[in-house]
Amino acid sequence: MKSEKPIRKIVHIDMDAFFAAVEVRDHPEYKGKPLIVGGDPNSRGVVATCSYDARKYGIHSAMASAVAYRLCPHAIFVRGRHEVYKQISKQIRNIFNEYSHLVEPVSIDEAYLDVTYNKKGMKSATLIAKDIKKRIYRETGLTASAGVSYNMFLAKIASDMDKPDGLVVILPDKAKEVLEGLPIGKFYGIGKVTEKKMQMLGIHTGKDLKAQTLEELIRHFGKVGKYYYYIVRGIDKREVTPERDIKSIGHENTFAVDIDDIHEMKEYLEECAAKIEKRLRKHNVAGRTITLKIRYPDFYRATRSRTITKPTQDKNVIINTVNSLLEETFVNKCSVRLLGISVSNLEKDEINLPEQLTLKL
Ligand code: TTP
Ligand code: MG
Repeated sequence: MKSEKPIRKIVHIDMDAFFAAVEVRDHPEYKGKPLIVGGDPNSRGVVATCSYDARKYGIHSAMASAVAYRLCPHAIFVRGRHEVYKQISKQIRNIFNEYSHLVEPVSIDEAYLDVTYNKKGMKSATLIAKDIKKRIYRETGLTASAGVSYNMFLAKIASDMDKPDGLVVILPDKAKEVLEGLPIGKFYGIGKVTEKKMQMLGIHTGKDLKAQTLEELIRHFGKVGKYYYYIVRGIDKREVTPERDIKSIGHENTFAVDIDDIHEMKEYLEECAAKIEKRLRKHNVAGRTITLKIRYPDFYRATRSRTITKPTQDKNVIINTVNSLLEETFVNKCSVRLLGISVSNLEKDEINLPEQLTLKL
């Protein structure tokens, strides 16, 4: 008889108001005040993040600093100290690594841990999450929020449910209720544009999303509709993947209708490159081999690859290479059914800060 896999135990940890919390830690006089880390309000900079006291004014990451200033003129504006944040990021990763071999950092302040079989032999994932929070606080003086559940999607939702300094556990028998009540914008993977489209279709909560059939979701949202269909049912089979195991990062799509317009193809490929850049940054890796994948309507597949000298994360480098690879294909004569890009030959990059901050500060 085939043995069943045990229910997994996944912990997601995310630091609270990370850059801002570090600044408050190092400048106690900022405590309890609206604090913004980011570009200068007089420049065209943006907010990297802000303290919870600043969030009350409607200020959030990626907002223009000038707008933040208008919302809260008495807020304190500080520039970021990248080196310090990177150092703390390393400290918390070291803590995570003490608990599990399966740690997947997703950004500078966030990681997933699969603790089903953990290094400490602990039975309770909730206790592990508590322990980690305590260790982080003791060693860095900062708070983190933790989510515990049986898959990555739910663990991520959970860590966001009681920020700051939260610890939320979603057990299998509670998942249905949590997911049905969740506003659509809170579903990880549903961005602003999709949220708007869903609202227009009358989908406001998880419950509304669940009422859609798989076919309807695919019709409205393409392939990703399938992802929505499953996550709202609490099904997410992704595995926590330590960085060293990632061989390539790619994105592709099979179109509902074949495309024959080269501009449309290029537009889609640009989207792909942007998504890949984001994911390369998330995983702190850069790649040297760029592959263009095409499938023509007769199912003939073609891949074209090029290896560049310097590892890249940059969507512009990716798209330039892809555009020159496109010239070696039949796209000018044929329509295509599938297009995709992948980047492989990955090397670990230094921890990178989110793009706009690196640009602006
Ligand atoms: P987040 O974890 O998204 O935000 P946060 O830690 O500041 O706040 P929260 O309590 O809601 O988790 O991002 C982590 C850090 O990454 C954040 O402190 C600053 C940086 N960042 C940017 O520079 N630009 C951005 O657009 C975002 C979202 C984050
Ligand atoms: Mg955070």
